[in-house]
Amino acid sequence: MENKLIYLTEATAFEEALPLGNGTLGAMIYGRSENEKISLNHDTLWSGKPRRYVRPNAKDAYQEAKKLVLADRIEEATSLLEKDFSANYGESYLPMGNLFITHHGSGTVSAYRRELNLETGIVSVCYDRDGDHFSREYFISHPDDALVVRMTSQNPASYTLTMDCQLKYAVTTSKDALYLTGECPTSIAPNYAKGLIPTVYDGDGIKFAAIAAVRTNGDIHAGETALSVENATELVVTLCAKTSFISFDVLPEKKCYYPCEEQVRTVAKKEYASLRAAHVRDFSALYDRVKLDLGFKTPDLPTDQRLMAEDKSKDLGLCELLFNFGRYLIIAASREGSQATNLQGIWNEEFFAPWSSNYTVNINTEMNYWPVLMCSLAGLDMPIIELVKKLSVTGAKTARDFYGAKGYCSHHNVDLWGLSTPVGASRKGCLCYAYWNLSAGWLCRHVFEHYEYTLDRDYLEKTAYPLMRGAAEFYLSLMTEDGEYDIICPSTSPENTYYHGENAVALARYTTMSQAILIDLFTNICRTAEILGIDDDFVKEVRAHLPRLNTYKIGSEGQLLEYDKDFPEVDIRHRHTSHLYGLYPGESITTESTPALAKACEKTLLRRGDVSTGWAMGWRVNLWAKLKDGDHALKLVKDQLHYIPYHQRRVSFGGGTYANLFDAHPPFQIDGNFGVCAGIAQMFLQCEDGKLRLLPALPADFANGSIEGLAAKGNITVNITWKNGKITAFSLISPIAQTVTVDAQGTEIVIALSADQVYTFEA
Ligand code: FUC
Repeated sequence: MENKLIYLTEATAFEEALPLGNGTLGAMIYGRSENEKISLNHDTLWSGKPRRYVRPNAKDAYQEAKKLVLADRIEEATSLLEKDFSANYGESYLPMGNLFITHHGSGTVSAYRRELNLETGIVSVCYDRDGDHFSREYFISHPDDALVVRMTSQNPASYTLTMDCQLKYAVTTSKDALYLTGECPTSIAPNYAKGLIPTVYDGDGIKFAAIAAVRTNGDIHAGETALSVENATELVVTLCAKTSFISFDVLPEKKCYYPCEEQVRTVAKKEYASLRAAHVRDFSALYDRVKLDLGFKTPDLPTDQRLMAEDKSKDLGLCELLFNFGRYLIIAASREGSQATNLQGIWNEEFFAPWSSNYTVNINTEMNYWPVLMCSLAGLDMPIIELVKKLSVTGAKTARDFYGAKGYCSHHNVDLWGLSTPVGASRKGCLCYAYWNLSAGWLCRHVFEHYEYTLDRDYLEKTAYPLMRGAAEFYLSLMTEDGEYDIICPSTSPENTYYHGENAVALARYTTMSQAILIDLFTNICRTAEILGIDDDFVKEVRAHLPRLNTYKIGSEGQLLEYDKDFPEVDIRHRHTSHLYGLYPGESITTESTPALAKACEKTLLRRGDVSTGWAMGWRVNLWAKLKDGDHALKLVKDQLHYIPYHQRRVSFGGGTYANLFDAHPPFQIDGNFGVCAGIAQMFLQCEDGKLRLLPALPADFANGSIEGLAAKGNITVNITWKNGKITAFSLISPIAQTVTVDAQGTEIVIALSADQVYTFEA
C-alpha cells in the first residue's frame, strides 16, 4: 500500500517541499540540511477588512440587461452589466513568513532521505555529515495546535534560528523564543488586474504573531533577531501562531498582537514523545478510515523519479498514492473550526498569489470538498458549510442591492470576509467570469450531501434547510417564464464564451449549468421537505417550478448544449465542463435514468478533449467514472500524473503534478488533488438513482484489489474485495436499520440492514 512520499534530495522550491497542516496552521517543509526553510501559513491571514461594495445602478442595470437579453441584444446587455454591475475584486490569502534553521556544519551531506508519511502526518529527514548522523521530524499537531520540529545528532551541533516575512513585520527574541509579529494590508489587488493600486495598509488589517520556542540540551544565546543554539544533540522547536481575525463582519483587533505566548509555553513544556503520540493518534484515526489496496508493488525509487520515469504509466501504485495524498490533504487542510480550503488549500508562499489564493466558487472550492464525505471524513467538511452560512448573511445584502431580490446569493469569487458581490471593477471582458450568480446554489449541494451521508436530522432542519431555502428564494425572485421553461436570465456558463454572430459573448438567455444547479437545489429542497414534513407555500412554489427547469438539449454534433441554442463554440477545448454539472456533481443525468443525455455528455467530453488544467482533468476523471468508463477515467488520472518541474510552474500548457504531488493547474492549485481523489473513489463506489453501485467504473488496470471504509449515502460504510475485475466479497454496516439496493456490477440485491450489524456478501 502506498502511504509515503520519498525523496533523496532536498527541496529547492515550494513544489518540491512537503506540506503539513492542522486546518489552521500550515507549513511547507524543505528538508534542507544546511539552511532549513519552513514556510508558514495561517488560515485567517488575509488582506482586507469587513467591507460592502455597492454599485448604485446595479439593480436597474440588471433589469434592463434582462430585457435586452430576452430581445437577443446580448452585446448591449454585456456593456451595461460590465459598466454598472461589476464591483471590486476580493482580497488575498497571505503567506505568514518563514522559519529558517541553519545548521553550522562543514562536510558534504550523504545518505540523505526525506519522507512524508501520510499515515502519521510526519515529515522526516535524515542524512550523514561530518561523521555524524542527523535526523529530524516535523509535524503540525491538531490537539496541541502547534508545529513541532525535532532535530537530533549524535555529536553536539550548532544552529541559528531566524524568521522573515513579506508583510509589515518585526522579529524579536526572548531568552529561548523567536517572535514574528506583523500586520496585513487592508487591500491587495489581484495580480491579473493590472492598473489598480497594488497594496494598501491603513492600520485596520489583520495582525498576527508566530512564536517559536526552543528547547535543547545545548546552550541558547538570544541575539536581537536570531537565536543561536550550541552544543546541542537535541533541539525541539514548537511554533504557535494566531491572528487578530475575529469574524467576517467585525473589524480585527487594532493592538499589536502576542496572543499565543501562553499557548506556546504550555506546548513547549510537554515532552516531545507525548506531543508526537497525541498528534499521531489524532491524525491516523482520520487517515485510517479508508484503506485502498490495489496490490501493486512499490518500485524502489523516490517519488519524484517515479513521476519522471518514462514507463510511468505502468507504475500504477502512483494512482493509489495520489488517492491517499488527497485524503492526507483533506485532514491537513480542513478541520472543524478552520476556514474552508482555498485555491491553495492552506499553503501559499506568495504575496501576490495566483488568483489571490482566495475562493473561486464556480468549481474550485466545491471540488476541494468532493472527496470528503465519500472518504468517511464527514465533519472535516464543516468549514465549507460555515462558508455558506457566512454568504447567507453578506449575500442577502447583495441579493437586495444588486437584484432587488429575496434570499441570498454569491458570485464567482469569495474571500475571508464573505465577499458575495460580482467582481470585475467594470473591466472590459469581466462578465465571462464575474457575472455568475449560481454559486450559492452549487454550494448548497454539499450542504445537503452532508445530511445524506450523516443522516443528521437536526443539522438538516437547523442548518441545511434554511441555507437551501435562502438560496432558492433568491432564484425564485429571478425566475423568468420563457415558453415551456422557467429560466434564470441572463446567465453565463462559467468563464466560457460563444459566438453570437461575429462576437464572442458570455451572456446568454439561459445556460444548461444554471438550470442544472436549480434542478439539483429544488430537488433537494423537495426531498428535505418530505423528510421534515414541510408543505408550506415556499415548498409548493419550488415543486411547481421543478419540472419547468429541465432545458437539456442535444446539439448537432450529438453534444449536450451549453447554451439555449446550438451556438458555435469559441473554444471547443474549454477547461470548464459546466454543462455536464447534471452528470457530476449533480444527479439529474445518469447512465441508467437518462441514457441519451449521458451519451451526449460523453460526446461533449470527447469534443472537449482530455488535456486541460489540473482541476479540469480532475473533473473529467469524475465525469468519465460517472459514465461508467473506468478506463477513460484512469487515463485522465495518468494524464494528471504528467510531471511538471517547479521551474515550469507557470509556463507549461496543460496540467499535471509537481514533485511533491501537488496539482499543477499550472501553477499549483489544490483542487486538482481533491478532484482526482474523488474520481478514484468513484471508480469503486457511486450512490446514484437511489442505489449503491459497487465497482461501477473499475479500470481494467485495477483488476485485483480491495477498498475498506468508503462511505455511502445513508451513513453506510462499505468494504469491497475483487479479483480479475469481479467482486469476490463486500460488506456493509449502518448505524440504523434500513433497506438498501446494491448494484453489484449489474446484479441488483435488495438488502435489509440491521443497526450496527455487518452485512457480508461473498461471491
Ligand atoms: C477559475 C478557472 C481557472 C482557475 C481559477 C482560479 O476561474 O477557470 O482555470 O482555476 O478559477
